[in-house]
Amino acid sequence: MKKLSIIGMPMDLGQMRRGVDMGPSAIRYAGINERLKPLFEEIHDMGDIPIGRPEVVIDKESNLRNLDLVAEKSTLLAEKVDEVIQSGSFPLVLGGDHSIAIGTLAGVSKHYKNLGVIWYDAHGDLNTAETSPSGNIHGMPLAASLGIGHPSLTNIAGYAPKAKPENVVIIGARSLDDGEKILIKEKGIKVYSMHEIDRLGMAKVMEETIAYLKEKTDGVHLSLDLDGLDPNDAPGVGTPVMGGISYRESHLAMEMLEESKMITSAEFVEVNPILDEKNKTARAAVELMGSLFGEKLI
Ligand code: B3U
Ligand code: MN
Ligand code: MN
Repeated sequence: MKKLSIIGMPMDLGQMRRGVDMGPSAIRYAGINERLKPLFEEIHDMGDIPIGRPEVVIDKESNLRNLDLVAEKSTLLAEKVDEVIQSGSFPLVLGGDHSIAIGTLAGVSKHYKNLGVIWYDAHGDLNTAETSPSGNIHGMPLAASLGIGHPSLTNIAGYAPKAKPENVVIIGARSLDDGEKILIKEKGIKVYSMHEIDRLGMAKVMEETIAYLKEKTDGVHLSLDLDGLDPNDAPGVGTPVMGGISYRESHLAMEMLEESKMITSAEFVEVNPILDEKNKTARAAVELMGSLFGEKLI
């Protein structure tokens, strides 16, 4: 793709730790434009979706934190992403907590009959109001995109589902709730947990992922939660989990996705500069984007 459009989504309404709303600023400060410039003919930074400073509201019926606000802001993001794809540009969304994926996928998915989704994350993000231990919507975006969960979240942009379970691959999982494990089995979602990554190696995991999605999808969205990486390499996240994917393995994964030419949209989420060490996590995000978009070592 020759044109890249960057969309900031400074939304922290899907969880309780402040600071992840500054993710897009931290990623820009880490030099996203300079880094990606040589890899595209044109880069258009479209600025941030306006989120404001809304007060926390817990939905009485479902107990979900900021349900209406997340739905409203997701709709704005979906429209922007849709517009970018229509203009022939590659949409790259900067989070924000992972609830933003609900809006990104709502904008992306209408352009594909069989959208593939790579969910690079320590978590499954497959909770619903019923299974969530926290009531935090950032633990629900993958379920919502599969059409599972509260209708206000599953029906963004007026349709559901955004993806089919057989077109989803989760990579890096190591903290799944009971309800999520049940859903994974029930729906047959492909998961490469840390066990498989250790056992097979990242190269094999990515070869298999690419082969699995290639034959049945017409576009693939990469949803990369920085907490998929090990907290030593990406400390600036709200819910770090030990024993994650290394920085090097992550570069390899991005390089292999680039070689596959299958990625048609992407988002990098959960960068929280308040919890970070000298913007290390935002810098890792930008460096991984470099590999994803074709930077070469030699
Ligand atoms: N599964 C837990 C924790 C969590 C999910 N996503 C993140 N944390 N980042 C939950 O609250 O749903
Ligand atoms: Mn996540
Ligand atoms: Mn996560």
